[in-house]
Amino acid sequence: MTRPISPAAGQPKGRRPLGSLIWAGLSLMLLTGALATRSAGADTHTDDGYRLWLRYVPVQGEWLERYRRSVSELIAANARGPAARAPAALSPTLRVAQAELVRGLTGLLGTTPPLAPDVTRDGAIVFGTPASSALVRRLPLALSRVGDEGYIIRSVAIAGHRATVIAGNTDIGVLYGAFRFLRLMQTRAPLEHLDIASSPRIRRRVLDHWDNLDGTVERGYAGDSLWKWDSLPEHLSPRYADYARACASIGINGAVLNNVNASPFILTPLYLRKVAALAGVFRPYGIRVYLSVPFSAPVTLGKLSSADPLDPKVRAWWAAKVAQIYRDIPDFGGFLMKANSEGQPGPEDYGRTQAQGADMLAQALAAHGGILMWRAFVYSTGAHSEDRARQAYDTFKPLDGRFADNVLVQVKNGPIDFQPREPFHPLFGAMPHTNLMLELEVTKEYLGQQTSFVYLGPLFEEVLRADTWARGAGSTVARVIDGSLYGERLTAIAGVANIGSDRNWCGSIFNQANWYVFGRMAWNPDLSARAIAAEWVKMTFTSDPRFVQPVVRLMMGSREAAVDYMTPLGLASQMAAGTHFGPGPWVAPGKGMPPDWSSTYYSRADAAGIGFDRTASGSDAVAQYSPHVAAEFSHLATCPEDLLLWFHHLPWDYRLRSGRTLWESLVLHYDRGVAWVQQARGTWRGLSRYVDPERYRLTADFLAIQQKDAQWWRDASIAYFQSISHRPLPAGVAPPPDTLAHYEAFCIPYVEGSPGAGPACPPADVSVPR
Ligand code: GCV
Repeated sequence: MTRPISPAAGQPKGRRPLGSLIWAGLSLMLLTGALATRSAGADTHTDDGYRLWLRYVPVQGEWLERYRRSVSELIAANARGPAARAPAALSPTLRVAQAELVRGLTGLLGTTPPLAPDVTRDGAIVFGTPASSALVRRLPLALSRVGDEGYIIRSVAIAGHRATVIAGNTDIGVLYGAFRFLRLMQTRAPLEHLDIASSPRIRRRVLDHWDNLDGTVERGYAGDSLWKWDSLPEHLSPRYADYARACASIGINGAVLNNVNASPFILTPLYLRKVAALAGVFRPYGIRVYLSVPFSAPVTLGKLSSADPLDPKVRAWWAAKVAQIYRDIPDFGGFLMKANSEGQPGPEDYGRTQAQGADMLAQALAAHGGILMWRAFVYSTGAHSEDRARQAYDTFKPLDGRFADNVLVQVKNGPIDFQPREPFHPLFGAMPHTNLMLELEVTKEYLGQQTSFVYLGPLFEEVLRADTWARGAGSTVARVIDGSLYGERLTAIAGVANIGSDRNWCGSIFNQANWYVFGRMAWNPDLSARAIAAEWVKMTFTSDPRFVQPVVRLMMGSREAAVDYMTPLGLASQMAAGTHFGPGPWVAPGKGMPPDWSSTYYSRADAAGIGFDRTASGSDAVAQYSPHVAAEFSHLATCPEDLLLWFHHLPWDYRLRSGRTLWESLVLHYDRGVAWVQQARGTWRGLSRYVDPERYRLTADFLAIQQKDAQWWRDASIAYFQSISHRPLPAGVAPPPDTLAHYEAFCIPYVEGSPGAGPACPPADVSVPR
């Protein structure tokens, strides 16, 4: 965002086909004229997506007139004080706020508003805190209601002039307010009678980067890591500030820099200097850094004989390490820990509980105001083979109340692992005496990865609105994690980032919407996915309703379409092993494949039927929910059909509410998913005149890939399940064009973001099924 770079710059080699380079070149040549006027109100200048939703393209027509009347000059903080004349005296955060307002208003209005020392005319924008601005101090804003990160934006009269004040108790509140003010204009909201008070419902709003120190990103589909460890701390890429700015624009205030499968090197002085440098760049944007740490660090790094959390030497080692970190990074956020999970070490290796392990780190961090995010995603393959979905609850529920005040137990949205659809995690309704935080996956590991058009807003909304019934109706997951249900003071939410070194940050334009919706829902978990989608579309493309409405409709339908062609009716974990890309419903335990990493373990498809019985007659995982929810899921009459096979094993001929059999419905879901993608392509094609050529083409090409992927999923899944159900296809449904053996033999050996050195499968000389 700081430099105009040619569209191809920063794009890893080999990721952009020649065709798209030609497109980009062509569009640059045409930039000056014809294309930009293809549609009134639409900005169709070439765009590589780097600017995300912070594009600030010129407002036109009536809105421009209105906005120019409301915005005439900027009054920096400290009116009448020296800072109004000397911007260098502003705090770094207020300088960022001022720069953002200047940049945004210049872009939107086509002229740079003058910086004035005091209000001199109608349309003044006054911004600051009571401490930094005498004007803000004198206004009766009742700022105490917005806390230490919130803001107030209000239309006021100052010295007989119409003005707008953007105020916070803290500088970061002002920065958030500045972004909100610009968003009002980007989304064409009136500015005349503003009275907005907003503060975040959740205190720690964190992106978890699964970035490795070798530059790769686990489950990352947007290039390499953004963090260039080799050139840090000396070289600070401009992208670091651009990243922080984008995060701040949606209220994200924390970043875990490294993979939860953590390397001990991150705790060495060599890397801590690099971490401190990043923390320095992020600080003005209100973003603290956190680190993932390996439980075994006292052994691997400290050369102790044990990492036992009750061993005083181990505790002293951690205390010293934490003190070392805080010497260089005084506002360091804390640690994220993955322990006793997928082969990672943890307290259970020493016969200690998860709470004992957490306590050791919590104490070390508490001395400096740090927090600990301790993951509940704890399992070892094979250990809980009757039902892995039970394991986190069985491990953590007995520990409720045993975690220190500065610990949050970080719980994934569902009990298995970020599937296209899961019920909410039962722990949300089960730990009233523990700070619980929600972990969402913004990167689309199980949802088609880089190329699929899947907006995650509806998935996030579904879990946030899910009712645990822990304290009667209305005990939603949102109220558990924002602290309003049990009164916790430390609250948090994490999203596994989908950001990498790709020029457009997220691998595709529409993946940017998932970063955006995570931040917006972290700020206010009651916001609707639809409203956020509309906001994002207007900021990212155009506010022309002829574009906004169909695109929002597409976004809102996209997740359900992916569920339809991948894992309908409550199925889960049917992806190819390892890469989690493409179908693999036939993946069975054995030959190094543990049961709970296989697909057949989850589908339980047999001649009699399909689905995982988690009722009292099966694993009874349903009993982990409160009685009201357990009863709803247990009974076929009340179990939501989109979770049917998650909780029940049912005969192929079981009749659904539609009157169709389970088998027929399954097949029709796969077909419906494919049809949706085909229609989406048509819709997008019809919208080309509203979009610049580069972003249009990228999205169109990716939709074409998605159509093939959806067809592949549908054909392979039907071929596999039909080999078990032995039922005919419903009338009019096309049979899969290839044999099951063919689908089973086909595999994509290398998928970006998949851990592991070798190919995911042996070579097979079979034709592409898609
Ligand atoms: C970082 C899933 C992913 C792993 C990930 C793990 C986790 O299993 O496939 O790549 O590891 O979740 O959340 O720890």
